[in-house]
Amino acid sequence: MKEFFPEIQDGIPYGGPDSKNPLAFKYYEPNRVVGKKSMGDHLRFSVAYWHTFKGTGADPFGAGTFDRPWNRGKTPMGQAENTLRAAFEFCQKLGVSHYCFHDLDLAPEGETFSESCRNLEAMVKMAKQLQDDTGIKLLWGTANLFSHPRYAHGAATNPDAHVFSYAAAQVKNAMAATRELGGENYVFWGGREGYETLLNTDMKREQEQMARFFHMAVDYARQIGFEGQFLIEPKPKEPTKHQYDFDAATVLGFLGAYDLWDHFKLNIEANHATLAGHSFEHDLTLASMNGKLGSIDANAGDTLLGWDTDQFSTDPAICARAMLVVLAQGGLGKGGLNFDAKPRRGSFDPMDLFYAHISGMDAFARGLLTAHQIMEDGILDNFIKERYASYSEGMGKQIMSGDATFETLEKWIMEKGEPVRVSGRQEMLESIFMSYC
Ligand code: XUL
Ligand code: CO
Repeated sequence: MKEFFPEIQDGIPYGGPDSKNPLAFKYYEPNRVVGKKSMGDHLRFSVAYWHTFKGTGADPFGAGTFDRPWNRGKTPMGQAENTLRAAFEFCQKLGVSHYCFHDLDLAPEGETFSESCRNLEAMVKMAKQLQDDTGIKLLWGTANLFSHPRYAHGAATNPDAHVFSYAAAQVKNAMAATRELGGENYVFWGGREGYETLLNTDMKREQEQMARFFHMAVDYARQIGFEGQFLIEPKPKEPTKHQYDFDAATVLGFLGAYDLWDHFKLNIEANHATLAGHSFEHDLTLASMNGKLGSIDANAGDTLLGWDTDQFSTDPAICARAMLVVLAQGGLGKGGLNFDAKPRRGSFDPMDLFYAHISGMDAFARGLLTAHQIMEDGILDNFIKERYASYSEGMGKQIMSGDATFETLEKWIMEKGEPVRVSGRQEMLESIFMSYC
């Protein structure tokens, strides 16, 4: 059978931190035990089908540049089969355990809805065989409800119920495909669920429609016995001016307001958090502290650019901050680290996909090691515990147990007077943190 990556024959070796070989791992050793689990189990890396195999390198100013021999073929289904073979060859040679897809990454859209369904069924059959042959697993599936012109005004939030119904039919099939392939999660990223202008938009109605859509998804999952975790992926803008799933806080508020809290967790993407004006670790922490951090889209933006550049993370300090949140909650469970990331337009050679993923995997592996050591030593944790210690005793304890009132606190302040000011020690903590990186 034709090989798409003949330059790599024996997988990617481990070269260690001193290696200068860009085709060797410096930190990622899947079987190395860190704490109670192997690195592979901590990180559960996944390759994103849409960027890595279907991305073209096109941007608003120019055509695609990526050289992707697998995207050639006599028919759309022939191309799809070649792409699937390339995907499993790549994942196997790279040594990642998981992949993720949209329905339309895997199978081409047909002339009719039923032809699209048949295409997807055929590709799922082939994917199942390749999963069995290689042991590579599906981290999550999703439906592309944003590319086709029918979704120009949204999918579930579309003003036309006909479009809502089309989206529902599409998700029904994408969810069934995910279940068939043993997908551990199903993701909802609201690609065009938002608005451009309130002059033509009933925001309340659109959000009610979105809630109905999610309730139907929950019902259908129950009906077909899909046991994967449902994840919503927040993003503040792009493609629409204002996306309804703006950030972790907004999505959590929505889940609570529409009686969906128990059915969803979040898939936090680094570049989406930064687009929302947050740090990556902010949105991770917000999701995690609510018991809702389910999975991660592991990428990075560019601080000089205000859009979703979807770059591979190369900053071990940011990765360490992220892994601190993951370790503190005891891991990602069914989730993983999905590289929702692409090489730059000028990096058009298939080999660039290896360089990109290897450096992304190393950045997070190094982040994991750093975070683990920080947790083991406990210096930063102890500082935070100590900072709030006044709530564990005396009046602080009464405040938290509900025994204090404004009146008792006023009386207490009359006696005690002015509090002693304590430094937040930010620079000292930054210096300690950096000493681990
Ligand atoms: C878009 C994005 C998507 C989702 C899946 O910004 O992140 O690729 O991850 O639909
Ligand atoms: Co994403």
